[in-house]
Amino acid sequence: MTKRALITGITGQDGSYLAELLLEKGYEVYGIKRRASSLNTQRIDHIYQDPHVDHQRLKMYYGDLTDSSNLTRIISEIEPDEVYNLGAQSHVAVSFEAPEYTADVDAIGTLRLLEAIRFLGLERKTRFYQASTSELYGLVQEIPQNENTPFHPRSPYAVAKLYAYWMCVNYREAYGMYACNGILFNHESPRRGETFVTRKITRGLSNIAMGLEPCLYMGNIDALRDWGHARDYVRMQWMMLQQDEPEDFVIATGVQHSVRQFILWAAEDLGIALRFEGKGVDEIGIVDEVSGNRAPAVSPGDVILRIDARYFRPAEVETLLGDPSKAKQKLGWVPEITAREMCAEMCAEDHKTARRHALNKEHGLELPVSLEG
Ligand code: NDP
Ligand code: GDR
Repeated sequence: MTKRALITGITGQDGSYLAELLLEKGYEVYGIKRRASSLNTQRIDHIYQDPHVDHQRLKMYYGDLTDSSNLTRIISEIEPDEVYNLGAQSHVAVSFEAPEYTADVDAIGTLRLLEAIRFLGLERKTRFYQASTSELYGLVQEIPQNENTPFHPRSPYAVAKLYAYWMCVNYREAYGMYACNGILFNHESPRRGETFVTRKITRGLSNIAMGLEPCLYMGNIDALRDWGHARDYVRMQWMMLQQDEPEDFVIATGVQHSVRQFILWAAEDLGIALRFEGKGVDEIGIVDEVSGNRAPAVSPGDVILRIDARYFRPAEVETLLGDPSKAKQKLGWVPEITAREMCAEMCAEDHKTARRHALNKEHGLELPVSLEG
């Protein structure tokens, strides 16, 4: 029997990699996309299947995690074997500006899905994956963090995800549902949203290298994160739903770097030797040397990075470092791509795009480029 999987958040970074993986494994994949005034399916356009041909294995529904009747109808039509709840207002800084919406989507949205499964009598058939997060640890109580580390969320996003985490546990305990939390640490890729820190850096520095923008404005560059690659992490999301018993797992690399280090790597990948000077909001990044031909628009002495107080958060998560031992021992999962390799891949992709924009500009076909993040 062909397995059916429903993915909320299929148009996002993880949703796109997971959809690819499940199609490769022979699944029928159903995705929920939001109605938007312009197209928002760029990350999955390469796997799009025409609904007019036979044997279509990727099918899309319009929907929203704030809409119970919509979710219930979709689940009743599909009767999925697996539901991956990846949909979320996923930006921590934005959650301080839109806390109520974030709670509606990230917390109550998860409840709506679980309740739809139960209401339809599918709680013994449908397996449920919840996209939980290392942000639950927030103000960390121990280093590194594992499945037993206490939580202390530090943002409306993390508090909403805490509710969703416990709802998932509750439906498992109360109704015997196969429901799992993947407590995933930061994971990135060339498909990462443009306003998360890694992508903001690789895209911003690439644009600067090609003369499309003069300067990158950053927040707390001393934050420490455990960064992995999204491709490695979606493999684990699928593995978690293939066990005999449902369990929660930490997914991380076990290695930590600072935002500052990531900036230096990206600069290096673009042939820029960067030096930091000053302190706090007066800190700047100055070009020392340029090598190769990837950064024709910068010269030694240029200030290409400044700290901007607007990118600091009301409450910060200063440090995160995961302990993925359980995933390694029980599921044999090991991440294959290091943060350094991932940075190089992201720079290569963003540099290609920046070069294309620069060429367009040269030929009078200028496209808008924004570094807002
Ligand atoms: P993205 O922000 O790239 O994708 C989020 C997805 O959710 C998009 O498809 C978005 O749609 C969709 N979405 C947003 N609001 C709604 C809504 N109201 N109803 C339905 N769908 C909605 O996130 P990632 O792919 O990076 O992350 C996937 C999940 O994993 C998220 O839940 C995130 O919180 C969580 N997570 C992510 C980590 C990471 O480091 N990437 C780490 C730990 C957890 P649209 O394209 O229209 O905006
Ligand atoms: P995070 O990711 O908040 O960890 O949440 P993000 O990349 O946004 O920030 C990481 C760290 O970098 C610092 N930072 C900046 N961040 C952004 N976005 N922009 C800046 O200019 C900037 N300067 C410094 C931040 O303060 C922070 O410390 C991500 C999301 O994917 C969540 O959905 C997910 O749950 C967690 O990772 C695990």
